Amino acid sequence: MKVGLGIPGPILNDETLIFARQAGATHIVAHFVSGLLGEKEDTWLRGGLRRSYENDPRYDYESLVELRDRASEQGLTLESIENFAPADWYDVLLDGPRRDEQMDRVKQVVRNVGRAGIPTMGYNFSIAGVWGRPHQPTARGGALSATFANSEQTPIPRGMVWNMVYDAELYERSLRNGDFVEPISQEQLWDRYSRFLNEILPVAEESGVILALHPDDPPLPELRGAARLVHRAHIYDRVLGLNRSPSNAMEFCVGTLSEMPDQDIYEVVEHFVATGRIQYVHLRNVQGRVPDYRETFIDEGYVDMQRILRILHEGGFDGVVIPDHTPLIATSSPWHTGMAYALGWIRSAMKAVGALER
Ligand SMILES: [Mn+2]
Repeated sequence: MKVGLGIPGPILNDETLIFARQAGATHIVAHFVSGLLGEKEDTWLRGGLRRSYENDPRYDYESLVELRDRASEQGLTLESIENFAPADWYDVLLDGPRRDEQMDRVKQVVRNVGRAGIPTMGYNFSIAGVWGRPHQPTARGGALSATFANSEQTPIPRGMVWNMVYDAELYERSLRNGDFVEPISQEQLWDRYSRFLNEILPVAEESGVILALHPDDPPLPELRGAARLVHRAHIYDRVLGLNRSPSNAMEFCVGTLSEMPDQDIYEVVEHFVATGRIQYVHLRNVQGRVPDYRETFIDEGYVDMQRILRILHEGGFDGVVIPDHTPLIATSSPWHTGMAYALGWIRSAMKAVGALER
């Protein structure tokens, strides 16, 4: 297996690439639309919300090549891009009037990724996105960590999808008028998802790109009135069965899967590694399960992470493993310190199970 680091858009620069290599990563995942605590003011709206802009130039072929080469100069392989920009495909998720036009954009992004020699595009087909898990001092030593608050679920304002605002005017008006996104049923969601998948997979195959689906975090059957796709592990079987294309794969988030109730996480990993469709892994630990859980340091939660790595290794998985989120360690660089800790731990655990490649 290979060790990678997921780098949030705002700090996707040479300094962070050097940090990644020094901390033991050989691969990186570029999180173009992911924020970072303490990020510059201009990308945030009131209440800490993030904006998403259409036709983000970071997805252009030239920018992707430039990023791939910059990573390579530091001895790193650019493994995956996460995720599609909400502003580029909101009507694919919402089945709105711009759906077909936005499918063209999504296809172009996949083509750009493939042409730039990047093997994977990670995505999360989710309307509500990641929501309702504020940072609390709940990890070891009072480290700030995402904790599921199970707070009252407010409906989704218009102009927002995936917990990001794509149209600030519409968003403000929606809040003023109390006019929200209509509830979305499981049936509607699966219809939208299968149309998306069947249309995008031939393009992905042609472009040499594997599309890797992240499960829904937090894993609830619905959130803010919108149905959610992979909120139980077995639902990944349905996803893989929808289309047998070799480009239809999983972005296997062990943290999110461990938050799901009524299942044994070790059996889940054993089952899915056998499908051969785990494209890459997000490794994270957790204490508790929905509706009451908190994210922890990698060696602090209820899951034996070394056992997970052994099951993956013995099941023949030899792809990239990245730390998922980690609690923030109280230094002047909380994100870097948390990630350096997770990377060191993962390398050591991989070595112990005979799975560390380099
Ligand atoms: Mn994840």
